[in-house]
Amino acid sequence: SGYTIAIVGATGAVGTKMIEMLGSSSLPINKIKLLASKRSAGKKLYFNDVELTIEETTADSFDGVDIALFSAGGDISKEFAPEAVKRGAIVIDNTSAYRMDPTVPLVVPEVNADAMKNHNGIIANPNCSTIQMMVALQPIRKKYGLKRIIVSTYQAVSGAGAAALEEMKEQAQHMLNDEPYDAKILPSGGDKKHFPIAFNILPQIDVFAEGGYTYEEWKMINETKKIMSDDHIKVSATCVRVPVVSGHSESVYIEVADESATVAGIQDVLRIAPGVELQDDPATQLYPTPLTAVGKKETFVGRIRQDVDEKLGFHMWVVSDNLVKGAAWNSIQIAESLHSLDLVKEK
Ligand code: A2P
Ligand code: 11C
Repeated sequence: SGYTIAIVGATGAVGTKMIEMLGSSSLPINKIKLLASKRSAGKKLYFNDVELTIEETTADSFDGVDIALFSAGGDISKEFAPEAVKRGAIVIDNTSAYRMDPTVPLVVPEVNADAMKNHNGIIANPNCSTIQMMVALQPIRKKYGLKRIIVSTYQAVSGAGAAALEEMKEQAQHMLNDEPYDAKILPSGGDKKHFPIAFNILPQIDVFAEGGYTYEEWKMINETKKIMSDDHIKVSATCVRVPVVSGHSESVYIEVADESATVAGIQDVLRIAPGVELQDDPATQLYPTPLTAVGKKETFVGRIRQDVDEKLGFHMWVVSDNLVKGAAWNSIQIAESLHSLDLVKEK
């Protein structure tokens, strides 16, 4: 007995992390189906020590599937998630395809697990940079109220997928050898111009949209309001790509409502908050970095300090592994919550 779980995008940066993390999940698992494009069909990957063959994703791939984890891009989710739901699967979608659909819960289990109870077959996993910010801010919001967020991100290249990571490594190698190099993917595969990321930073993630903000920035703004179910929180974001392999970092400025808020009070809240690890001690240079967060499920918070001018304004530094809590682990946590809330049935 146990669930039949499909991973769509099994060969990708997030998909491979999902396979690895399902291996140590508490979910009862009967069978894993690895799905990708036609290009990968027939290739092999391991789940724990068992060799599995990758299959091409088709509508019929979802026959007999209980839970389908999608991470193959928004277009694939739009095409196949409804097919999976039609065949009785619950879809946990790691793309932006359904996140702002009012009938689809957008879930960070530490923050709004209850939203899952109203699902119609699809549950959306938020954007990685949104997730870690929610894990850090929700406990502060519960205690002190939250009026405003201004965030600047320092996002790792693995967020843009396996091919972008390969591109950065090649550019770095060529630069070290004083050889010519080019750029084909970043800042966004969907945009016209491309710039090198190795030894550089790019103030563009995804393509530009309304008001001079990029889609990544709009995702952080809109998803925050939906997850916190509060349209009144003021949110603004600047999203930046840095030449880091994995681990998104964020400089987060917040304004809280409660006059009693202090740095020590915020530290006390975060010390016991679910999914958070406080690493905040300037005296011993304790603060998180992407390298120390890689491979971990927690969201790390440090550098908490009061704004110089604004009594109820606080700054902090928030780091998490974008492929783990930002993607694979949050999706698996959603699946584990569906199981523990009795919201999913074995066929
Ligand atoms: P494939 O390796 O066969 O192209 P990443 O997020 O690292 O860029 O990975 C994207 C994932 O999406 C890969 O697993 C990729 O599989 C998968 N993918 C791309 N196109 C399709 C498609 N048409 N059908 C199913 N999966 C796809
Ligand atoms: C990045 N946050 O780091 C993006 C990746 O909406 O799921 C995830 C995009 C998304 O490039």
